[in-house]
Amino acid sequence: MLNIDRRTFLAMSAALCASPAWSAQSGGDGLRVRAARNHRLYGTSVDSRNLKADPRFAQAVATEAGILVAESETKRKAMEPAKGQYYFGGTDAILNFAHSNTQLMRGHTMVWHEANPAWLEAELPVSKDERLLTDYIAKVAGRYKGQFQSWDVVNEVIEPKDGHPLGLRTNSIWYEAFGESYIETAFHAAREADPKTPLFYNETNLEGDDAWFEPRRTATLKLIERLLARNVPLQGFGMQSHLKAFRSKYSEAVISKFLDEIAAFGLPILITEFDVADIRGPADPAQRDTAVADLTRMFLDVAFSKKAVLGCITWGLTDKYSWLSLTPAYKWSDGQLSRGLPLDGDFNRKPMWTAMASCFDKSQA
Ligand code: 9MR
Repeated sequence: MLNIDRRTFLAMSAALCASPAWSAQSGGDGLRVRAARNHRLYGTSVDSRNLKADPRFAQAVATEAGILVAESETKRKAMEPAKGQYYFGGTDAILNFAHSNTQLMRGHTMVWHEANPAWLEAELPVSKDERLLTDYIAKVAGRYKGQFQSWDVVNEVIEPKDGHPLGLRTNSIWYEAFGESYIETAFHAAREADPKTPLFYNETNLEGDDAWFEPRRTATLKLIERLLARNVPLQGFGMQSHLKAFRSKYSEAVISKFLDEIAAFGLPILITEFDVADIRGPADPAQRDTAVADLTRMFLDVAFSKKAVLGCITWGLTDKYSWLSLTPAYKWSDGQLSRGLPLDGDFNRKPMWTAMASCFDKSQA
């Protein structure tokens, strides 16, 4: 198995993130600096249209984030809207922003059951042509060769509720066309097109202590075991970590054990999509902010006690632009913003920001 040393992985980013140019722009160092001091990464997902249209947002992203990821613009629906017609404008704009602000970028995601273009959803189940998978990967991995800190090759491939004996997601155009083999085919195609960028498997809903999370963890670990046994070039694990402060239970022991189990495979771990839904919380936003911050502190203290954990990316930076406020399961029906990210809707640092900063400060490199 190809492995990567954590220090090598972070060396360049630590130097960049600690640059004094990013200090004291809005009341002290940004999270990128607080993270980098202890050789960890902090970053955020972004949308290039918001970076362009909202200078305050662009400023906050430059100040706080050491690594960026496109929230939607590196997905297949955005990148190949019509067959053979590629659009790289959104991803390129984010990469340019990252270069201008000495930030890293990661790629998300080559293969997912969601965010696929309609033409592919119509064609793949009929043709079952493997080139619909491999040609795309060759194209995008080739275009961004060597430019990303890591690439999510496959995303969200586990769903025990689908009934597969190994817990695989079967309700997916990829599984329907190829069975489990699409996963390793994707990794090999990515490795061929981009020999050096660390290739990640990104998965969701692993961290909770309610009964439904356990089969998800078991299936994820079993899948990683199978892939590594078959010499699939899997080099890192993305743990999305969309937490739900008032809907799920969490325990330090459960999170700690799972992180140890992943680390035992020799894989580095990145918290890739952290946020904390506040739906069903008390009416008083201050009380919700406290609960969100407390859960953040608990989760990241456990995560950063592990050497394998490279850092944390939040799924958005400010409540002004959060998928939580747009998603029926998480949004407030009265129209108020969800408060699950480090900055509020007016770019002020919230208790969650303070919790994150102190977790980065405490974390041991
Ligand atoms: O937050 C993203 C939302 O804006 C997009 O509409 C959606 C489909 O592209 O994807 C959301 O991001 C998801 C991520 O890619 C994978 N994990 C779950 C995220 C939230 O749904």
